[in-house]
Amino acid sequence: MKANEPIFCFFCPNHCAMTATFEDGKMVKVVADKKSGLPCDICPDAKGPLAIPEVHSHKERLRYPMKRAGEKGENRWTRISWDEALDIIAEKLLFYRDTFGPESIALILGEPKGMEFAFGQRFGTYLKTPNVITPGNYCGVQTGTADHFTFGTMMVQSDLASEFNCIVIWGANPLNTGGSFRGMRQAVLDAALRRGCKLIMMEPGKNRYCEKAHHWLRLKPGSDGALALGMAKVIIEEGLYEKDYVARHTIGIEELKKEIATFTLDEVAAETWIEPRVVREVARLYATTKPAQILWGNALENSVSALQICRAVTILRALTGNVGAHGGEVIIEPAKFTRPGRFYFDRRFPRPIEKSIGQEFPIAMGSAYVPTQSLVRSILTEDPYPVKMGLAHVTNPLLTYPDSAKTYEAFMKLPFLVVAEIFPTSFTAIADIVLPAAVPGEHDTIGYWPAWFGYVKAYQKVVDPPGDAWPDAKMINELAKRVGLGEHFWANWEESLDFMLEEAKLTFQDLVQKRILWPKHYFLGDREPYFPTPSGKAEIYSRQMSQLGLSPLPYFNEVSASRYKKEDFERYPLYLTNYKEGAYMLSGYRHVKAVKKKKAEAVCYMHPDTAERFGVKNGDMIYIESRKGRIQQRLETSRDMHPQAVMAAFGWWDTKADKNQYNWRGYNINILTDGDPPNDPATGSVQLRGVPCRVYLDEPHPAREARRAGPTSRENKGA
Ligand SMILES: Nc1nc2c(c(=O)[nH]1)N[C@H]1C(S)=C(S)[C@@H](COP(=O)(O)OP(=O)(O)OC[C@H]3O[C@@H](n4cnc5c(=O)[nH]c(N)nc54)[C@H](O)[C@@H]3O)O[C@H]1N2
Ligand SMILES: Nc1nc2c(c(=O)[nH]1)N[C@H]1C(S)=C(S)[C@@H](COP(=O)(O)OP(=O)(O)OC[C@H]3O[C@@H](n4cnc5c(=O)[nH]c(N)nc54)[C@H](O)[C@@H]3O)O[C@H]1N2
Ligand code: SF4
Ligand SMILES: [Mo]
Repeated sequence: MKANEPIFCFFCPNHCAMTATFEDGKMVKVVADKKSGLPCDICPDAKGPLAIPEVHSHKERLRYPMKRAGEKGENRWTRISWDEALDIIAEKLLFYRDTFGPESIALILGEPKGMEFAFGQRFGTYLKTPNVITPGNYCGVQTGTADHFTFGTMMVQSDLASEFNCIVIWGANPLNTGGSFRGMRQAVLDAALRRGCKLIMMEPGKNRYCEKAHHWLRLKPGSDGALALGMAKVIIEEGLYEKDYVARHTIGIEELKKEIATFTLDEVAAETWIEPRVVREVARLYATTKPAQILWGNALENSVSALQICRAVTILRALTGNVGAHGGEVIIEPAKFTRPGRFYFDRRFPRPIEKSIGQEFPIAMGSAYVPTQSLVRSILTEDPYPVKMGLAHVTNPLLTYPDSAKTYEAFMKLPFLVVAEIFPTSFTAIADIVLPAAVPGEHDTIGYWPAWFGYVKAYQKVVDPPGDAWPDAKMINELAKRVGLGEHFWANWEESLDFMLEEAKLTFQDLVQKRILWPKHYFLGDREPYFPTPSGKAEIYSRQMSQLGLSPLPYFNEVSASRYKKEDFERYPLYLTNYKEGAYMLSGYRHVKAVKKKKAEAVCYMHPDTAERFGVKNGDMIYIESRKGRIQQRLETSRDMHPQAVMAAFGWWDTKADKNQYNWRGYNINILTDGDPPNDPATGSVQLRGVPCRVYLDEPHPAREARRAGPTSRENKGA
């Protein structure tokens, strides 16, 4: 071990380059490695440098496999060996596979880190279960698929500091959540703003870029598609689209012209809370300032028409001729590595999709994931068949799936649940077997995620894992051998790292020397045809979508659809949405003191006039209630909020609470959301934006409480 080693931060998907310093074999310090020239867009909270040494040495890390000692959910455990754990799990896998069919076993994967996801998918393939559950129903797939249908592949920001003159940040917070995750480096963005680049924010809450914006549209949560089509209407009707580009490089403008004639800007305003004058100004600014980019985020991906909303937004890029342009959005070719198609799937063993749950969602089936709510529903209803066993890696469904009470009910019903984790969580608390996982840095591994940005990075082992913790990939590799699937896996799982790099003609050790493989960017003219679509052009109108039974164009009525009706807002008049924490990664790392110091509580935001109307004030611990239940969060009032919107924090639970599995009900926004149909017909996305809610300070009247439906909502007493 040298005194200093290059590492990558594993805390959030930005994966910044870092240097770690060691004393006596112990990691004592981590600093950003700006000199390397590698992606290093370190977050304002500096989570990586602050948290990484603590994560590696944290006392509360899971160290040994454990089996349940008490009743399910009691959170009492007996330590067991890896052999015993793997034997128990293998026996269950074989039993359920042979008794109820392999589809009764679900692989439950979270926001991917790297090899664990690849192993989970591969294991699903050879076990012959189509039921691989991932957060694809609300993350990455909607934006990615919208680009795929429109341009034939994913687009990224061309990332050229000197060249773009307008940027729209649309439902993303690049400062908190990592700009590179969506393809835009903060340094590049900041430099562009310094030289006068125009900034348009589509943001119902506030993030630090809002203050620098030339236009800040506090739109109604979930109404982004209507806003995008409103802008398309102005751009087309005022003749501001790039006519030559549209004629030469796109198809479908005539169909779009017909669609935008069917609604007015007053209707857009009613839908979005944005006046026609502002929609016009913003559309003109975006269309006439060249080149321009749209940095889009997760807020666009969470609704019952998420794919069409993303299509409406990405079509603006084509209308304005920014796609393929220097300073606009471009096609990337990922670095060479063993692509998911080869690692996850095997033509000799096609996934039996016809047996999959969630079959009604064609994009989910085509992208090898089952929407999370489909798993919950199938466990509870046993329709189309009972799911009996779950193997979960890197996920906490009680905090991240919609409708947490129902999710809890389902996982409590599931006969056998294995959870691999790094810390005890609400989800490990309800497992049957808990497996201790090693994070990157505690083993050699490759990070290729988010896959569409095409980087491949080497994470070398620099410290020992705590206790007997194993890499997730090793757990799956060893289980595969125990259930007779060894021929498809490796004697030693680490050999898979070289397999992953075969196409690059490198070994893992070569990659350690290089640290990273870079993707290539292609501009218009670099290849013919530029767009790998069926027509070779950007498809504003998509025949491929209509062949799948989806709308070939984003229609105004469809993008304006919500799972909630007007009547729902009579009792719950506020529109709830959420942001992800700058200090944490999703619901994770809540034990880490270094980040807890930055943010100790769940904070929600509301306009002060709205607070007054509802009898609450700045600093109060308020209740937020929806039709599904209620939670508490600390209120911070802000004049920057739209008076009808509530912006809540995501992912909160209490690592210290000894009751109710660390109180997953107390502050968790997904107590308030709903996963039942309607869902996005393509991807299975659920409506997490614009949920009807109300707020109050005091305990509600007992009589009213008694009328609340069901035992779970009665239990949901908050913190
Ligand atoms: N209402 C609402 N719901 C949402 C969202 C929202 O904005 N609003 N966002 C959605 C999005 S975008 C996503 S991606 C999903 C995310 O949903 P999940 O993927 O379930 O995300 P996490 O809560 O981060 O759960 C990851 C867990 O993995 C653990 N972990 C970290 N590293 C490792 C490791 O190396 N091995 C193992 N085994 N475990 C590890 C962490 O401790 C953490 O508990 O949530 C979605 N749900
Ligand atoms: N620190 C940190 N980094 C992360 C994560 C994390 O939890 N913490 N999560 C990772 C993951 S899995 C993902 S998917 C990405 C997500 O990263 P982002 O794409 O940045 O997503 P969010 O933080 O969910 O939301 C972004 C912004 O959308 C705003 N917003 C909320 N509702 C709406 C709406 O209806 N319309 C519009 N236009 N805006 C809205 C929020 O106020 C917020 O400022 O970040 C990744 N990086
Ligand atoms: S947590 Fe911060 S330092 Fe770590 S990868 Fe994300 S942005 Fe970079
Ligand atoms: Mo995500």
